Amino acid sequence: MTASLPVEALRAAVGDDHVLLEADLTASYESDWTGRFHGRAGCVVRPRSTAEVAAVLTACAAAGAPVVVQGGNTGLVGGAVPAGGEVLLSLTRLDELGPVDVAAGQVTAGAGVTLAALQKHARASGLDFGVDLAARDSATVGGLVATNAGGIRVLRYGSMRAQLLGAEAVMADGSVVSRMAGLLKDGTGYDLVSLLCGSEGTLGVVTAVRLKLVPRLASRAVALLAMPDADAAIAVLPGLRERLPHLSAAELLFAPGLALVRKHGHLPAPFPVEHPVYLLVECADRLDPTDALVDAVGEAEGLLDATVATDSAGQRALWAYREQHTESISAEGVPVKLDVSVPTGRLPELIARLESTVSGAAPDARLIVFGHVNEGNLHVNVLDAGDLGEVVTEAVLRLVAELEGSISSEHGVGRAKAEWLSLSRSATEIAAMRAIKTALDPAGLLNPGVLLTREP
Ligand code: 2HG
Ligand code: ZN
Repeated sequence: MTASLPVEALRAAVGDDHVLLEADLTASYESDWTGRFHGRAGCVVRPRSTAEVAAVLTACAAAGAPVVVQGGNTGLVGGAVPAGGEVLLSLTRLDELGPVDVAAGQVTAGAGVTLAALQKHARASGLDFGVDLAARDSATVGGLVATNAGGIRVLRYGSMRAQLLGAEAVMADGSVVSRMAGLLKDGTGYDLVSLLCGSEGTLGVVTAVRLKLVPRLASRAVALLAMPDADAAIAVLPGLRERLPHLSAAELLFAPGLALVRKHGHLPAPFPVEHPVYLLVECADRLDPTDALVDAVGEAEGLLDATVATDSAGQRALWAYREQHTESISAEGVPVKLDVSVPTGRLPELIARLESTVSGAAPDARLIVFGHVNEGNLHVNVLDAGDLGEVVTEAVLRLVAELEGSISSEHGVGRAKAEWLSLSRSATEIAAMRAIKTALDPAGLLNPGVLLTREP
């Protein structure tokens, strides 16, 4: 990295206390949560307003200093940790939440607001936020926007992009764009807000967003279905969707993942005997959805066993089997993590071919799979791949491409999968992406190497 760090200008922008240089202060920003990605930052800068972010980017642009943008550091693709020497722009101090506009069903949130804080804020006004995921206590709004995060309620509310009504962002040259009126219709040309969502910090730095809120549905029922195989579990879903208009989640679990979760979470078995595949479903409504859920589950073809939780402790216990997967896998070692989706009709084929694909690439590896079945989105975690991690990655991503799928469903491309982008995007699409990147960030200072590989 040849650019010099504009330390004095950064101090002037955010104050001396918020430019961190010493290794013991910067360390927690320099590794990702899984332990897969590390890099030394030139320094860490912690602005607390859009104006301070603008001053930081102006200073970096003048010095030609590359910038890596970080929120709650819960990302799983190495998109928010430095490669080496960049200014690490941490947005966690942008944690302001505006008042909930109940009439409009909208709220303004700073990029550093955690998902849990946003949910709590919305619920206090009788509303809710449509996106939810296990890392809610640390994941921030900015990171959710950057990756177009999905999570466990996409079936009902869509991904992050579907919640976005506006954004404020600082562009690479330090200029600010702000579209925060919360317009429900706006046909005035290119949709920059949508473009920034999912751009992984490569086009601009989102500092605040205007978000759509959804009705708070406090009556919930959660069921865990034991199924003989993945095909049967997948086949049950269309019937559940049809019978249960208030269906809000459908998650697929397999015996090896559940065993790991039980081991590390010290959780009891959900059923007297182990089953190969499980489907976790949730309904949420204003009126108690339990009877409808029990009836629909009773009709599920191939059902081996089922348990339904109506009280919140029981529901949390069932969700723990699903939500503790990520931590339990990491407790066993550093996994290769692949987040893929295929057209839902091809999900049975993907599942059927995964085991042999992974064992063909790394014979001693252990495969742990789970995911969001409605979106055909599987989280493929591979433990004990040793130095064959890249071979496993290539084999799985090529299989996904063959099935017309996406190599990144909801975690982003990051550094981890940038070199594989052409498996999911055509040469014309990648050229268009590069043209947009060059137009908005001509010096290539924002998150270099993330999403798009550095130009050859
Ligand atoms: C989830 O659905 C997250 O829990 C993490 O997307 C997935 O750890 C993973 O592979
Ligand atoms: Zn997920």
